[in-house]
Amino acid sequence: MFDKVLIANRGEIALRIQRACKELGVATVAVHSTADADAMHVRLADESVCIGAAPAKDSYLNIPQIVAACEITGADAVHPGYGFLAENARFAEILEEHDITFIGPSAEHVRLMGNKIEAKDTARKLGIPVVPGSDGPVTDLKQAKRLAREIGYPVLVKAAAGGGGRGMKVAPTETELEVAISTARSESKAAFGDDTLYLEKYLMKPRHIEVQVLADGLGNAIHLGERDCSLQRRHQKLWEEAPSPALNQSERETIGATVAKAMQDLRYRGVGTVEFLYEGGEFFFIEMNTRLQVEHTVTEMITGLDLVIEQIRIAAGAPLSLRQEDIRFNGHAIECRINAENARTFRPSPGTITHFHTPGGLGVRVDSGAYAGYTIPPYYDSLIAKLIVHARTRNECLMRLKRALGEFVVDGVETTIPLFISLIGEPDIVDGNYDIHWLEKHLAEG
Ligand code: MV4
Repeated sequence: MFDKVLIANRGEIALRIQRACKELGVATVAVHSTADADAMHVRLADESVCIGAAPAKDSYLNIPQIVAACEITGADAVHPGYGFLAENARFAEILEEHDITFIGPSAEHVRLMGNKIEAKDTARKLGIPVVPGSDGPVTDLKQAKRLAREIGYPVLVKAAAGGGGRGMKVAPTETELEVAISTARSESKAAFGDDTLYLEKYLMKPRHIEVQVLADGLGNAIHLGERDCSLQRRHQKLWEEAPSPALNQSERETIGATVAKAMQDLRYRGVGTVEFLYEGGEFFFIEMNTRLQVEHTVTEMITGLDLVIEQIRIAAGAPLSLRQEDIRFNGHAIECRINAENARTFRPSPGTITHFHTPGGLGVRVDSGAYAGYTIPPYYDSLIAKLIVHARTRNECLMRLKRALGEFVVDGVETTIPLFISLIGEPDIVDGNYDIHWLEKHLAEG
């Protein structure tokens, strides 16, 4: 096991990782920007190092500073959390060159999944069902038209370097294809410095369902069920739940087994998430995330596993201690992302939290780095707390969530809490009857 782990992140996830380290008896190093000197992740760590100015590019994305912080403190591993450097293959390589363990998959797997065309090609070869599409890059308009006719309109033009929805354009018919391609190309070039595009059949009303995997790189891989992340706005997830209200037991087991087998064959190492669109009773692979995700908590609640502890053990070279048949799924969990934002406009609301009271009681978990008197800096994302509720059934979970949201006090800044309180009363939410467009439609009709 490691002696000391440096956590290259901030906020609730930095605390989440510290907790796992403490339970493993591993010392922790926090890094922080000048804007985060008073942050909880700095206060609770064994040691801390200021790595630069407030903008993320000067601190949390500053690789030389992070490597220097490892050398100064003698950290033998780095946990990247999510966002920032979590899916930066070059960062993983640089750490290895300095004999520091990157707590995550191999740099090759991070790089492979970062290219969405290669990721999809890999998934297909591994027997994972993928969205019908171009099976490679779009070269010219003539080829694109031929491919799109085969696929069938509407088609979606996607960026190979993309993800998170950037550089995506729908072409409802052939008339719109040329403009969709040229717009996607320039957006992709500007955002990623790469204008490689591919085509897919555009699915109109899918759900976003993702499968959590855990693998040791030695050929052992298991799945930890799925999460339904369909409730989102502008590619920002707001509500995630496990299990998905849309799946039956047989669908769940089939997709889980397919993904676990694929990750075994890939010799994948670490935690990972295989993302699908689900429509008409079918799964279609879109992307794979090679990091710990914000919403890993709902999987933890229904499996009783600590994903971060498992992740650290695997990075330290331990084989998986669990077999698929050891995993028991228990009850239902929902996560609400409490952001410092206006609940209707989603305009960020940085500022000082004057009162902060978190809910508690059976089945209620709050992951947060916020406290009364804390000033939310304007430089980073607006997540201030994750409220995760667990109960035996989805109905009980909704009742508990309503109770917990009612207890939550955050004064001084606006939050997304009122949105969640209103969602609990919506028949479609109670029935689990929603797709990836439901929330934006609901807000527009508001
Ligand atoms: C799609 C799609 C419909 N059809 N692909 C958006 C981000 C990227 N991860 C994949 N995305 C989508 N890909 C096909 N072939 C619709 C989306 C999409 C979406 C996906 C998941 C969660 C929220 C979304 C919101 C809008 C569009």
